[in-house]
Amino acid sequence: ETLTGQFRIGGMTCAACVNSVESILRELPGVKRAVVALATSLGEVEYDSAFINKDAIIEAIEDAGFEASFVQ
Ligand code: 9UX
Repeated sequence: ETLTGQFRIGGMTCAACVNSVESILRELPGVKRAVVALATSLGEVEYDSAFINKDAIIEAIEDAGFEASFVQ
């Protein structure tokens, strides 16, 4: 099943942070699309639930040194 999740991402302070979070997300298995916005601290991720879930997405963001929580 393809799901879309919105995540609040803390600790991003410049455009390069946004690029690294997007790159990390796009390399995860099952992630089809990832867009991160600095102004809102929100990231939208489209993913296949057969390969990854929202907790693993949060963990990947946090492993990169940012904070993350699920919005909806
Ligand atoms: Mo910008 Mo982000 O200089 O981890 S890359 S602060």
